[in-house]
Amino acid sequence: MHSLLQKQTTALQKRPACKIEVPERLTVSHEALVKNGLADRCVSVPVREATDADILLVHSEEYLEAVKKTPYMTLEDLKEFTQQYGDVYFHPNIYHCAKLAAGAALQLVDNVMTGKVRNGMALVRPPGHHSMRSAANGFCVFNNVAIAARYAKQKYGVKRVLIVDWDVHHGQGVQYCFEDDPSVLYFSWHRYEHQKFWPQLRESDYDSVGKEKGAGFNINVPWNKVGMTNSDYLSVFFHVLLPVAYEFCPDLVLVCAGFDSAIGDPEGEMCASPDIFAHLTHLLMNLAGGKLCAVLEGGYNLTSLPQSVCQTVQTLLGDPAPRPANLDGPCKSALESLYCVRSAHRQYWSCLKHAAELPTSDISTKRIKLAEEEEEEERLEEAKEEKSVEEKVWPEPLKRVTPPIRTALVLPNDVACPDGCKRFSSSEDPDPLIVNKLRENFLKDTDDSNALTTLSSLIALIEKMEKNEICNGLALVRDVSMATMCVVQHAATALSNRVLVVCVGDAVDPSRGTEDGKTLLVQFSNKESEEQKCKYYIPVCLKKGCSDVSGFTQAVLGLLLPLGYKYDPSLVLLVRTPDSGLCDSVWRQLAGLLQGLAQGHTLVLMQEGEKACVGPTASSLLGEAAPSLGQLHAPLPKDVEALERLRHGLQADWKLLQTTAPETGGGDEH
Ligand code: X5A
Ligand code: ZN
Repeated sequence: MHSLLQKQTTALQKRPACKIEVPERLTVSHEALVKNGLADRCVSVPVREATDADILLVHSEEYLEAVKKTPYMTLEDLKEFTQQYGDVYFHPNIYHCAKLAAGAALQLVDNVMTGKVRNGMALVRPPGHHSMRSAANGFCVFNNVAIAARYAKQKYGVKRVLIVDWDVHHGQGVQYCFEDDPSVLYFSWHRYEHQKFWPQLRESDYDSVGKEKGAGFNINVPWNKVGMTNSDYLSVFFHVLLPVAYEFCPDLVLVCAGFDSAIGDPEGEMCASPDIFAHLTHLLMNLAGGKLCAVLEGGYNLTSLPQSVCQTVQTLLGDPAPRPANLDGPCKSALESLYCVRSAHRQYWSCLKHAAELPTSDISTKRIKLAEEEEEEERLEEAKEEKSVEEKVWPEPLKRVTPPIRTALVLPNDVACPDGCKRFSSSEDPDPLIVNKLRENFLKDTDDSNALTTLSSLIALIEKMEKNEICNGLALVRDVSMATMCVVQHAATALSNRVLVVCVGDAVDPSRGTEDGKTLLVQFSNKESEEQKCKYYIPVCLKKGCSDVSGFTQAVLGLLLPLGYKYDPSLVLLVRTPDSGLCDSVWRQLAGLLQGLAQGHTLVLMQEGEKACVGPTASSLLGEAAPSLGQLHAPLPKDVEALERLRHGLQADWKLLQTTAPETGGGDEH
């Protein structure tokens, strides 16, 4: 009996069995988590089998009953059963595994929704996002994430679910499930190549935006070329997904976490590095109060898959992301997709209202024709490249070392230090040279020894950040402008690296020290400022200053983040003036998002009187998710106009700001 089963298994694995969707995918991923010390830092949640009722949330009774029979089928019958679906392989134990995969996703949702864990990842197979109400497809049997979304709505009354599908294939099963449902926003990017790539569906294109009440709640970003890079992925996050996601304001984020979109994958043939998943994850972690469940989908390169899984999990654990490298800007083909998606959705989302309109109603058909003409040429080219895809090599992501101290605070003695932070004052006597310089430059007319102590502490603090002994910090100072200038000047002369200065309110006189590119100053205020004087001083003027949440959020996502990612500083200085008008939750979002830069090295400066903000700001610096902003309304038209003008003027210098493909040049070919 036993040996018969063995024989059957062997026979099955030899014949229709899938060459790439293999058990090793899970074992190597788990081993990598153990090896990197990440498994120990996670809470393991036991899996359960999804019940019939769970599965029926998405699938039909007939389909479930049919799958139920597969463990008892003869090989012959199994083969026949398999052949009615596309690209899927039934093994006698797959029904059991598929119930565990869906059940694992539900266990994760339970633990996140009840607050037992903050977020999590389910490492499961078979994957789910291709399976449909009554059909298996693309290695998928039950639609794990779709079931999880319905389950969360039903059991926890979750009003809005965001599903981010970063797998390289289109999760058409998820799309079909929620097409007419405005409570579930489905976002997917996928290799498409003008419909030539599997599953070759017309409805995977950018113009499938959802149906009826669900119009606008299905977002497809087709990749029409292989070889997409980190820049292409981030551009789509900055200019499509994040603005829409913030406007939507989900209560829960589910990720169809397929890693076949990473470099080395034989299916995707893309070029994004595994550490990009640290950033994709980080950028989603301040939505839905941090409630995020990632569920494994594809990912078939047994080297790149575990690396990507580790990047994702380590970020979920709260470790700062590595510096984003080589962001040269999106390629021409990605820009075309970006432009099409944004214009297809401009009528549904106020954050996209100003997006450029499509010139004709149907670019995609035109493109297919065009593509046919080029087909022969491309085929030849692809044949040449085929080998190099298999042999692609990339550096292993560096081990992410987290400083022993996460958050250090420089506070007046009468202000209490919040839990989990460390009160900081420079232990050593300050360098007399520095003291002299400070006296000379900043403290000329005061004999304020307190101010001197504070300023030397700030300098000691950023030096410890540079050495990666401290991750981030917060200081309450007598005079934010002076403290900012002091830190900027010190950083520009003593440190070798770039500093991004983000000022909320007018804190800084830009005439000092932004010429050489060692600091990039982005200043938000309501003051109409003189023309921008240099590449590294960017005044962002909003009508109501920072008090309009929508306008400010749009500026942060569509302008500040692309600038910051392109600039790639080694330190972020985040400054707020007392009269900035920025509300607490937006401030915390800002502090949270900016920690994706500079390996999380952020120094926040606020005015002495703002004691009440120490706690909330510190919690952001500690990596706690910011509270949601609520569903956003349309920003003021004047602000939108101003931001667009700014983006236009800057996009030649800062390529991550681009959202349309220029007629000629711009958007390099990969
Ligand atoms: C989950 C997933 C891919 C199916 C490819 C079929 N499926 N050619 O990545
Ligand atoms: Zn896939």
